[in-house]
Amino acid sequence: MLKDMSREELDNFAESIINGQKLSDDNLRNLLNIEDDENLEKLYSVARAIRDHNFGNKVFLYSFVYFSTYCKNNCAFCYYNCKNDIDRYRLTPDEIEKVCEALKDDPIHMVDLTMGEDPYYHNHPERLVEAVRRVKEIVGLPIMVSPGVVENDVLEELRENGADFLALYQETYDPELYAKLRVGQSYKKRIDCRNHARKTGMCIEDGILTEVEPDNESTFKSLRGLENTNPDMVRVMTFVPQEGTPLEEKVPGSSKSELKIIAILRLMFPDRLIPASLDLEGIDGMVHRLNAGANVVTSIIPSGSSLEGVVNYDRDLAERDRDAHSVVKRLESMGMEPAKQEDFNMILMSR
Ligand code: SAM
Ligand code: MD0
Ligand code: SF4
Repeated sequence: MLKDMSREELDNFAESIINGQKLSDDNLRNLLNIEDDENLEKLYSVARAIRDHNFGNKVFLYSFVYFSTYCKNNCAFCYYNCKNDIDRYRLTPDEIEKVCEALKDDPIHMVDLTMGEDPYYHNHPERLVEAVRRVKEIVGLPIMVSPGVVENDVLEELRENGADFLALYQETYDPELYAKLRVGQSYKKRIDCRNHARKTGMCIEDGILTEVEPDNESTFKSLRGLENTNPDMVRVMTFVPQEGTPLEEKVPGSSKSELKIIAILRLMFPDRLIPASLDLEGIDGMVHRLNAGANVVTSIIPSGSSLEGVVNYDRDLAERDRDAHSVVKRLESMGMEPAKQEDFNMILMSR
């Protein structure tokens, strides 16, 4: 659909989206079918225009603390699934505090506390609530929690003790694919958990994986599913095959499909938070994702940290260029800069 559009027509298209125009099913399918670079560039330019209209050159930065890599689940795509025979860690409360002290002066807007579905916390949710309370006290910033599926009363406690955001990704809104990815886990419970988090007053992040779908129709379903959830933050990540997992032999895809979907998400969710994760391709990858319409950088870790992510493109690299100052430097070279904390707090309040 972008094929024959002139610059002016592309600008008009961006304008119509800004004014509330929604993508029809045909539009959406056509965009998903784009493969050639020239038309992808056009798509990115429309996405950037929409992002710039809503956020200017301002970017939000989230620091990431993966505080337990133990997990009782068996997700086919994930390095931390319980059947994978790997070294795991669980930070002690003291260690968590140290990490938080280290990022206190970093130019970041939110701290994301992530864990596998570790029975140590899931069987004793008060430990998780206490960790959130303590981290909030130390950093004094908004807190995102990514604990997996937890009960409603735990969500309420998390909210009361300082959690502002719940990240819980459906991965796909194609139930057949879900069953293959989140093996043995309830599709509905995951949705219900997210919905309850919203009821408690938390913001929610939803997301999908790409390079695992059987075809574009499956991605189409997922995009419409995300729309139905109406999240405050919405993400797509490229599936990266992990050693020792059921999907380890899958041929790794490029980031092309992720970039295309980021841009489409920007057209579908003009004023929402859309992340560029450093976990997939580091700071170089961040640049492409921002140029496709993202406005948040996630998976920032304190410099010199040995914390893990979910993909860890840099697991074996000596230098891990993933700290907040390196991110800011690169943003500046792109003519972008961190937003003010008030701007972020305002988004949290208004949603
Ligand atoms: N355990 C919690 C959960 O699963 O909700 C929190 C962890 S959260 C950081 C894990 C997310 O990372 C998954 O929902 C998935 O979207 C992403 N992820 C995990 N393994 C991945 C992989 N191999 N490639 C790409 N993304 C992956
Ligand atoms: C990221 N590794 O942003 C993190 C993670 C969890 N809320 C976020 C997927 O890439
Ligand atoms: Fe566990 Fe989350 Fe990995 Fe699934 S994605 S195995 S729930 S850490």
